[in-house]
Amino acid sequence: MNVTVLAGGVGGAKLAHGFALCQPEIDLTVIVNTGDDFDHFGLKICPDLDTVCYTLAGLANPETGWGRKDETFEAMRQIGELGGPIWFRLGDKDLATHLERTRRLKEGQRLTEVVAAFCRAWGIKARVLPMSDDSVRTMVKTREYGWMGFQEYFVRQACAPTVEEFAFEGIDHALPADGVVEALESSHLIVIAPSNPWVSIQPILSIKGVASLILSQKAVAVSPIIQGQTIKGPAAKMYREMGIEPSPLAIVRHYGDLLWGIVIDELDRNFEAMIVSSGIMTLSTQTIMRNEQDRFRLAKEILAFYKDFNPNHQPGREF
Ligand code: FO1
Repeated sequence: MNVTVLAGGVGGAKLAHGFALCQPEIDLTVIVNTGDDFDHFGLKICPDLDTVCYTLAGLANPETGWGRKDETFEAMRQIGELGGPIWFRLGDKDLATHLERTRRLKEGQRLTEVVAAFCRAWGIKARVLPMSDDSVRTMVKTREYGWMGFQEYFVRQACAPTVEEFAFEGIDHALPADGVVEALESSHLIVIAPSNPWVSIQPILSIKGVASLILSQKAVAVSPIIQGQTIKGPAAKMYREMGIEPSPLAIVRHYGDLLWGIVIDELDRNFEAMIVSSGIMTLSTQTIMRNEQDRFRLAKEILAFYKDFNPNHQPGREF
């Protein structure tokens, strides 16, 4: 059975890991947002790709969800002493990833090839694909500072400014990376991970052809909103600032016709009847992934949900 997960950073990486633990019964592809990527110290930084890969490889920092476990920050400390920028904390081990990626890209390798090589080196069995090899930059327009790069908003300003608008620079010319179209076309199940719909999933959906492919296949989304909040990140704050009450309903409306189903947290069970009446299959369950068992259980439950309810599911087609 072919499963494709659309993922941003930490929440997406955790669910992708849950599906990875279901291998080899499923064939897993993870399509990752690259709108958060930026150049820093002359290096190409790909936060969401690295978060997904580190998580799948068992190398992620369990406290932050991003960066490497057992990390040191000696290079950052030295940079700070020299008066350089230290607002974006690059660990020593993590720096090796950025250095080697930048070297390979300068040599002419495509990002897709670099990611595939790193996945092989880290023993990752899933197919991890950047959404595009072309540069896309997520920009955030804030009331206080106007337009700024995503990491400026997210890390430097700690998501404090009020958002007004989002833009994905370069999106009009960005083509899906090799394997993206094939993965979506051959997917039995497409899962939109509990990543930020505005800045993690929307860039992927905005790549030429991706939304129309999902529209024809239909996807299941996992709501990142639980009781009006997010476990991590500014999605709920963004909904409020965009004048929308954050709830599983907001997620259903956000993705609209792309969905056949949604997974909502059991604490939001009261929304179930309303969502079902709009024609979207709904699974209410525990969606908070505190440990590896939670990730695996949630992935298994989504696979069972698909087999029970997906209207396009043809018995026997999944293996
Ligand atoms: N997030 C932070 O909040 N502060 C940091 O200093 C920071 C450094 C960092 C370094 C490498 C990396 O891959 C991710 C890093 N992140 C940091 C996380 C990153 O900004 C976000 O996870 C994503 O861009 C949002 O999905």
